[in-house]
Amino acid sequence: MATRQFSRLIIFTAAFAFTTLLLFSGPTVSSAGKADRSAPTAPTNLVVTAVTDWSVSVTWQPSTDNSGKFSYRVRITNLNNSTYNSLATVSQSQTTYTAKYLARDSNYTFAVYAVDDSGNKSADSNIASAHTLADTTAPTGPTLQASVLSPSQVQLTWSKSTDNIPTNCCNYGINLNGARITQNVNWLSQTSAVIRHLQPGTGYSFSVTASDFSGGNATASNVVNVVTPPSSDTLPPTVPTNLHLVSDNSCAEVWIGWTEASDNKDSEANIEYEIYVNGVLSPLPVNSGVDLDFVYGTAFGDNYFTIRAVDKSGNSSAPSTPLKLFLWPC
Ligand SMILES: [Ca+2]
Ligand SMILES: [Ca+2]
Ligand SMILES: [Ca+2]
Repeated sequence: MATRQFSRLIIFTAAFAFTTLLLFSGPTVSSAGKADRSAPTAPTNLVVTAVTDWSVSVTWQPSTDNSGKFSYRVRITNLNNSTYNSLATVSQSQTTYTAKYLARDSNYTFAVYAVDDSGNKSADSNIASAHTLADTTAPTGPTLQASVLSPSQVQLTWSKSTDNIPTNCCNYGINLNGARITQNVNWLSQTSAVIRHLQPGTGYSFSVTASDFSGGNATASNVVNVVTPPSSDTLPPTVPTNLHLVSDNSCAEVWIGWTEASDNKDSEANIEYEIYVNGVLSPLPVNSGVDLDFVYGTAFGDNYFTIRAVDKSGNSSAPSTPLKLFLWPC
């Protein structure tokens, strides 16, 4: 009896083992010819063929694959700033690629691998290195013209500069008697500005410097000499009153209003207003003959605004009574 049971156990175990072999091994063996598990060969001989300040071209020897169908990936690595890293897809028929919009004056490495239609990846090719060019050429110098607007104001207008790299041009700076100025400049456009608070009856020389956005390279315009007309007006306008909030646009941008000043010589339409934010002159352009303007708060929490009236001879009123506003810059 015991021997019979043992024989049945042997037969059962053998049958189970055979079924297991069919279920788990058999199908895998029979479909091996359909699934592609063979990776393409790695691309070889990757070389850099061209470099500009913003692009690098590479070429390589092609991969092969058992399926006959694959594409390439170009791995672009910026060694100075990983935010410029990227991965480009290139079709099988192509063995060249030009990476564009790269950072200037930066070290890059490139590697290429192939991926077949089943997702099998080859090993990387050799690594090729390149250094994108720096911009070492300055923009052309602007051609500057000046016109006197009043005893205290001169308008400058200049031609647009051109550069070897148009997307890297241009910042403009204004020089008064050879020194860069940033205060009391009303920028009308990129190529025009009004210089304010000059002295009546005084000679000045102006020039404008054009520079690459990336800095370092600059060319000055011609120098223009002007003499402001004399003025006998030494009395400032009255102090603007009733400084108040007109509207709060959030992000600390507010419109503030006031009661206009008057002057001994200039009409209301010719009186300009300067807004001071926490004691600092707002860099936004100054307007004349207005009773409201917009301005940005610069502090988290309480901001103090004052306003001065300025006549055409450059005489400034005392500051108005401060307006306190609770604001949150964005
Ligand atoms: Ca394959
Ligand atoms: Ca340049
Ligand atoms: Ca006056």
